[in-house]
Amino acid sequence: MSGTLITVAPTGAEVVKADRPGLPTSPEELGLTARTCQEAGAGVIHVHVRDHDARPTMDLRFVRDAVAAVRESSALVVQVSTGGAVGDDEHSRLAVLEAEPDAASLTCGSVNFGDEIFANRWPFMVELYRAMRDRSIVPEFEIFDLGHVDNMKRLLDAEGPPYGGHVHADLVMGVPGGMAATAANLVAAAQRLPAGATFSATGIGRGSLPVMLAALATGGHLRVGMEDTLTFAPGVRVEDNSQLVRRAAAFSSLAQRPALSVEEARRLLGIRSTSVPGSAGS
Ligand code: KMH
Ligand code: ZN
Repeated sequence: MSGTLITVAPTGAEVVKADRPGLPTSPEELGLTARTCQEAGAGVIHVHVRDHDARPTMDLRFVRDAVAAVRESSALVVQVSTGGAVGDDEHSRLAVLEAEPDAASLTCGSVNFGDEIFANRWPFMVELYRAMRDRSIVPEFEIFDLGHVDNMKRLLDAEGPPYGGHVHADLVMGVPGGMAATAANLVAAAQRLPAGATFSATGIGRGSLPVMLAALATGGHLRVGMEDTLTFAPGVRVEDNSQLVRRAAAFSSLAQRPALSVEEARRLLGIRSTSVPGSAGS
């Protein structure tokens, strides 16, 4: 498949709503974001959930509402975050799978995260991986550092292929504490992936454009969104996630790898066809 998979990560757990009113936090805002981002070229949405006060939550009731809102407004592949916010407990991170998303993130190791630690113990990685396979949920392996690629391979060697049979990793580059958002790091990580695997990449903050261009140049896919990027250009704030998706789709077209449709995204990732009635996915 020669096109580009575009994932939108519209919310995250770190940005404060009061600072960024355009950050989608309610189910209604998330639904509207899903629709406009699908129209702009996204195939997948990476969902972090907020409560009524726009604070990050892993409470299953809010997670179910968020998944339902995205499904009602779009056909996007719904990928819930199991990373949540730094410090979320393993039990609630695992429990979000009960909201029956198509896919979920699985971070492949612990990493410094600003002044804190984003903890991902090996036994927890294994537990998450098995739980996803039991529920026919496709994992996306989150790679914050080069060693995480090797940890992902260790997981695949120990546990076998994921649900859907395809391995897709997401390089999250430029978190203070993780790998820097450079083309050299992107190439190093991509080269370590197992044969047949695909990857997306995102650069935090001003790493966004260099990482996007490097990913397109190396056959990679793209993740964009207000979880990662709040400044569109020097002095220009991102007001709306679809701005970022439109730019990613435009770069993808220039690179002659236009944005994949939702159906193509589902096929690429091996998403189960029963998730969305009438979906053409495999
Ligand atoms: N918010 C970060 C601590 C994920 O979504 O799986 C974790 C994160 C990764 O964003
Ligand atoms: Zn996330």
